[in-house]
Amino acid sequence: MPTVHLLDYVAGNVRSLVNAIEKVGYTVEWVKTPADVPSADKLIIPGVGHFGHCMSQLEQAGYVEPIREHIKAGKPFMGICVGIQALFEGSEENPQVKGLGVIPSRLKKFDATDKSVPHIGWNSANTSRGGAVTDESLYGLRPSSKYYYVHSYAAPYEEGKLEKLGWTVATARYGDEEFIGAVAKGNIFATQFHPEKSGAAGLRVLKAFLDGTRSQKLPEKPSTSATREGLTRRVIACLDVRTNDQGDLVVTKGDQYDVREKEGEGNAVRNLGKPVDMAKKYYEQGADEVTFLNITSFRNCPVADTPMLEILRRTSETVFVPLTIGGGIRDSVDVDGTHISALAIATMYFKSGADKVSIGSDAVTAAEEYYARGAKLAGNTAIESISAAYGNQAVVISVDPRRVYVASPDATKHHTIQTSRPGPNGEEYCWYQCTIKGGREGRDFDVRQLVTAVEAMGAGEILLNCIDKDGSNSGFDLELINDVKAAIKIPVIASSGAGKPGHFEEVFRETSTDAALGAGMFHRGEYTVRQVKEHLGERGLVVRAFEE
Ligand code: 1PR
Repeated sequence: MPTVHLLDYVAGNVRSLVNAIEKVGYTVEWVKTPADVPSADKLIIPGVGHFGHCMSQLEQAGYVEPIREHIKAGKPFMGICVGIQALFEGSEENPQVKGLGVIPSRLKKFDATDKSVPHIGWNSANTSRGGAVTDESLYGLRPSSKYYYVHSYAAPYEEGKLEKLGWTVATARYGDEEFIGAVAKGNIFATQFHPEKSGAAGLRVLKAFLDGTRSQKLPEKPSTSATREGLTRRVIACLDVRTNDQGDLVVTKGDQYDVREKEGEGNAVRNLGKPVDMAKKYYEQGADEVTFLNITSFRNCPVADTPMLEILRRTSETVFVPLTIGGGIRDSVDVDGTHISALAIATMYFKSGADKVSIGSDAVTAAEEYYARGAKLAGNTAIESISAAYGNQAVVISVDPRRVYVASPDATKHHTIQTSRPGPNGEEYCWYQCTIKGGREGRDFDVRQLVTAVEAMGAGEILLNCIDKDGSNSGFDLELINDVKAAIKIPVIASSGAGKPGHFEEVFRETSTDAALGAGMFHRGEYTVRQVKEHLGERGLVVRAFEE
């Protein structure tokens, strides 16, 4: 098999990139020192995390000159995500740090006034703009396809500026900001999105670069309806995983977090299937992301042998969309008594193919302590240490709230909302209580307090469950979602209660949620992910179209 050289300098999930490269027929050889660069024919710089961190890693290890030489020699070069950012002159993220300066532009942070930042999800990379419609694809990019982005900084698109210098530019639009999604010139190709996480569309791009197919006729001329720009509505499939009473790892699903069958039905843990097979099934149905929540955290085995690692490794071989893993991410003591940090646990997950980790109970404790210190950062919490190492986009906070009804707002010190679903005694107000340990322990702490604290600590996204709604098939808790969205800038994934495609439409119309997640309705086979996305598409909401 032909080889491609991959620069081994980054933190984060490079396993998925290796899997994607292998999937399109190439093998990976690692560049481990600058001396390896000259022997590379095709070179890829992957990257996640901070611009400054990436550049200083490259600088300190002595990679900058060999990379310049590789590019100057006209050999194929590809940069992905922070790998494209390195090609620019610099970034607002670390203004004092210099980029490679290959592209004469600078990166800016997205404006968060009217949208969530980071920009997470599926967006275009379109070379047809304004009157200039082209029927040629750039390295397999198609105007109707969507690609997975995750970043807070981007190069704003300035019409004609780079084109005058010989660059071909593909753009995406986020809110009213148009930015560079991909660029190419001569032997250089770079993407702000992650091709290895962009399903069939991304694999096509990777293959075109590796095959050296810079341009190709599009299968069909782009139509305006097929090239709707902007971030799509993300639909996520969630798999709650735990060991059943026989010791097998199974996908399960609770009602209000109770995953056992009713007394008369044997009281066993509900077994809905095998995690790896089900993740693959949802990927093939068009899920935009797959989330695994390890709901019992497997306390009795060494962390390094956690079965979840193997599940991720196997899933990332066939599932080329982002994978999130949650459960048990906190500072722990291993079975042999050694201390193991949350960062070390997260690192194992990232190395095994996870793109994001999700933190539940530990985030509540850390947020309580944050306020106890007078809203000051500790610097060493799991959230802070993982986001410092891998970027805040890699840290999701999974929130497990439960409604507490009160007769009036002054009946509690917590932030309340007026609800259209009154409580059992006609209470018109409620607050959302944070729980830990899978809902088993309620805290004197509300969701507003939690989400604002974790945002300050560096979390990149909120997975917003709702115990009252979980497994109910009655639709999402729109009041909760609106309340959380009003409090923070980071993206929110609405979760709990989805029972039919219309519930996804409702949550996207009635709230400004960034994504919506379903579990039971998919596991029970009542609806497929594809049906949900078709429903949304038919009703005029932008979704990533199904591609094979
Ligand atoms: O606290 O960091 O170890 O993480 C534990 C994780 O496990 C948390 O993310 C917590 O939400 C999750 N968890 C713990 N116990 C349960 C349980 O069900 N007994 N599951 C649990 C949470 C809820 C959702 C579910 C949606 C959608 N699962 O993820 O998928 O409610 O369901 P639906 O569409 O069927 O309504 P830590």
